[in-house]
Amino acid sequence: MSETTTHLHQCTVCEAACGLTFEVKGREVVSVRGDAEDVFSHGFICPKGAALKELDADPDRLRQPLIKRNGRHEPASWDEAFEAIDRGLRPILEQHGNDALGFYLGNPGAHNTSLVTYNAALLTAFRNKNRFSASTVDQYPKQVATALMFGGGLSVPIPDIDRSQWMLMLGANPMASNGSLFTVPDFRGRARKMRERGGRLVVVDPRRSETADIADEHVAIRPGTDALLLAGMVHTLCDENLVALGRLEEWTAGVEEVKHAIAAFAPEVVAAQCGVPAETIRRLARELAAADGGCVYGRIGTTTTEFGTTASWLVDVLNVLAGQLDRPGGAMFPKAAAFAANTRGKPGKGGGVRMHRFSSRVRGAPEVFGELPCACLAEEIETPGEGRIRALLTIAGNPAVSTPNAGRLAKALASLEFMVSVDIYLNETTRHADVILPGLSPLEQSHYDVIFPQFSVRNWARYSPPVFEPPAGSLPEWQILLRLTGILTGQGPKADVDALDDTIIAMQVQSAVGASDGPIAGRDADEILAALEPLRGPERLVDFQLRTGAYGDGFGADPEGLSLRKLIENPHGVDLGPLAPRIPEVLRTPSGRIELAPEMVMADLARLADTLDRDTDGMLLVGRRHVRSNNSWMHNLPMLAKGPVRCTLQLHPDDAAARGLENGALARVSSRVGSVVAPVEVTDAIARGVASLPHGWGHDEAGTKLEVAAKRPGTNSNVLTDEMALDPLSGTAVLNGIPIEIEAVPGL
Ligand SMILES: Nc1nc2c(c(=O)[nH]1)N[C@H]1C(S)=C(S)[C@@H](COP(=O)(O)OP(=O)(O)OC[C@H]3O[C@@H](n4cnc5c(=O)[nH]c(N)nc54)[C@H](O)[C@@H]3O)O[C@H]1N2
Ligand SMILES: Nc1nc2c(c(=O)[nH]1)N[C@H]1C(S)=C(S)[C@@H](COP(=O)(O)OP(=O)(O)OC[C@H]3O[C@@H](n4cnc5c(=O)[nH]c(N)nc54)[C@H](O)[C@@H]3O)O[C@H]1N2
Ligand code: SF4
Ligand SMILES: [Mo]
Repeated sequence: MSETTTHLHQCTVCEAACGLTFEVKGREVVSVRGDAEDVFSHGFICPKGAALKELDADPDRLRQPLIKRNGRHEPASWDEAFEAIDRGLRPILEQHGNDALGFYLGNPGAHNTSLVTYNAALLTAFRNKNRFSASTVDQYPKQVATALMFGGGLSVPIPDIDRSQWMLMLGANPMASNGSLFTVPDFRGRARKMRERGGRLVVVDPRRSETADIADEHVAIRPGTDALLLAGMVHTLCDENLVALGRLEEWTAGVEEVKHAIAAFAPEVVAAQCGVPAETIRRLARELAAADGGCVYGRIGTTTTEFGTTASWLVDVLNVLAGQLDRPGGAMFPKAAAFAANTRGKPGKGGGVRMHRFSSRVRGAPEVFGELPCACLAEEIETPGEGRIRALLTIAGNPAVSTPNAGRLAKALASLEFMVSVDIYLNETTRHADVILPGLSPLEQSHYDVIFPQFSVRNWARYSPPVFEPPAGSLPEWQILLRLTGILTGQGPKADVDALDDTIIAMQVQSAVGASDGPIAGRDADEILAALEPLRGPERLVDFQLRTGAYGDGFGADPEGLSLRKLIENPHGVDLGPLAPRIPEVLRTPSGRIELAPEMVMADLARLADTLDRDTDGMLLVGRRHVRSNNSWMHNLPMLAKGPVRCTLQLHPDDAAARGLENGALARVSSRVGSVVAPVEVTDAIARGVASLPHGWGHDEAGTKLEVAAKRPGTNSNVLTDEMALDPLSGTAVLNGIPIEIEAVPGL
């Protein structure tokens, strides 16, 4: 009998980044708890963290490469798999060029150290235009806004909830999602403390969400109109002389332009569209201005709309004008220990970010951060001509379920000449792949969180060694990606992974020693590379980034500073303190100021004004999340799948009655692009005229291997979302506020 041992490991499912404690016996997880001594999450855990035990043990989780032969996926060796990819892709690339291969990168890529670091390496080594990711069904509007305002796409102000006295939250439900662009383990506990010290939480949402339920006030808004409501609040600040930038006055450009541009959006003008009384809009603006530490925060319900970028911009315009940006209790910039562009280079000034440098071939949709909107993927595969996507590589993504007009995309995926997926399941997307390359269990790999410390309510750093040794014959994902890099750059299926890895770190070191600023500027590259020995792979990149980061040891400059070794010595993490003011140092705009009135957004306000006289009749569809579900890929775990059916169509009692629908009845929901049938959940928690169906379901497709999920497949809500509806500034799809018709299904 083997002994029970205890291991600490970060949960990598969602953005809360909780530190967990695993008890294991042999190769089995016996229990999972929150790590009470963790410096950041203090013991918090949710059901998905506990379900990592089942993810690790899931018999459907892929452990061997699969090759599709005669329409069936069959196990293969790694060498066979890479040879098949080389044979499948090389002729396409040689004949049609690099754009014939499309990439789709999915959300778990941001939560996986191997993927986050080596995806970047692959994208650097192989140049093409047809790059897509889950970011254009998610947060790009916020990143575009912050890139324009602060000069960095990851310089996103975060609610300083632990010191806040007032918070306005739009289109976010952290009680279910555990926070997004807001890494906040135990949101409920922190919100409770805020209220105990007299703080106020106001939630704007067409549904009385779980977060609205614990808030002081719920404002039910008409879907898709947050930009108008926020503009009405900015108007109030200007109109009632509540603008007070305080310390930021000196660092802000464009205040007068904003005042001028917002004149068309008085609360009394926008109220009807929003379905929110003008007096409420005015009062919220006054409360924000009066708060001793308050902030506005918007998330998926504001970003995945027609005016996603404008709404995201207005959130921070409010924070700035009310004097709530960059102060304790307001909206603040985290300072991450590694990989944070806003801690590198010359502080306070930068090159800004260029966008819309090229367009998609078929629709002419704009490039953003080197990517095209994933809503364009199907047409780029279907439409003949030069630059057509003939082959696709998906990495930790499930676009067949997660992106708009899923019906059309499924057909397009089936028509590809060749497809490769790096994924841990045979699911709705990967069933189309000719070759599937499986990653490891999260417990079989180390973790350093590259992304989410950049969005955290406190500064922290943590390294988790693997809980289990990877099984014999497996390949870590960073090596999978380097083998793929080898194939794509013409080095064949057996590229020298070590040599490629050495090149990647050497390039990073060269660039840091050659820079004019920074902790190792002017040092000898070989000396730095020697100091990183004997590390390889992600560990070496993490150590290098930590040591040259904001708290790093600078390779000897500050012996007390951070390094990978220091994190290994502190397994519960290192606390780097509460968020501290960072303006002007955090800015990377060319002007060295906050650009409050970016041209691109200002030019789009006329489009927003055009919506003021829109018809407000008709049903609109929105999404929602549940704490026991995570996008499309955790429905195969029995612990999460059990309990009531969660893929229901929520309807207000009046809307249900008008269509003769009762609780549990089946309704047909139709939009411009598709139609689905779903069971109705009648609830007065949703506003009249709004219906809600969660995304990530529809697990009844042939050729998948998801035994538990297939028993209660649910409905794919993205069959209804319209691939032609985009926020034109960020290329992000409109996933909330979809016009729909609902009718009872006759005979049922
Ligand atoms: N209607 C509607 N649609 C939405 C949303 C919405 O609110 N409404 N939300 C959008 C948002 S915010 C997002 S982020 C996207 C998500 O969109 P995607 O990222 O495309 O989809 P996921 O469901 O996250 O699927 C992740 C895939 O990664 C695989 N995977 C999981 N872990 C690993 C791993 O460690 N390694 C590898 N290689 N693969 C792994 C899973 O098996 C799955 O195939 O969906 C978007 N779609
Ligand atoms: N349990 C769980 N946690 C997750 C995920 C998950 O799938 N499940 N996904 C993760 C990912 S990838 C992300 S991006 C985050 C997202 O995290 P959040 O942004 O918190 O997302 P949701 O929980 O979907 O909350 C969005 C809310 O917006 C509301 N809404 C819809 N349309 C509108 C609108 O037009 N205006 C306003 N004001 N509100 C609207 C919806 O009713 C819903 O309550 O969650 C992450 N965490
Ligand atoms: S809140 Fe997120 S990070 Fe924390 S245990 Fe749950 S899924 Fe994991
Ligand atoms: Mo997301």
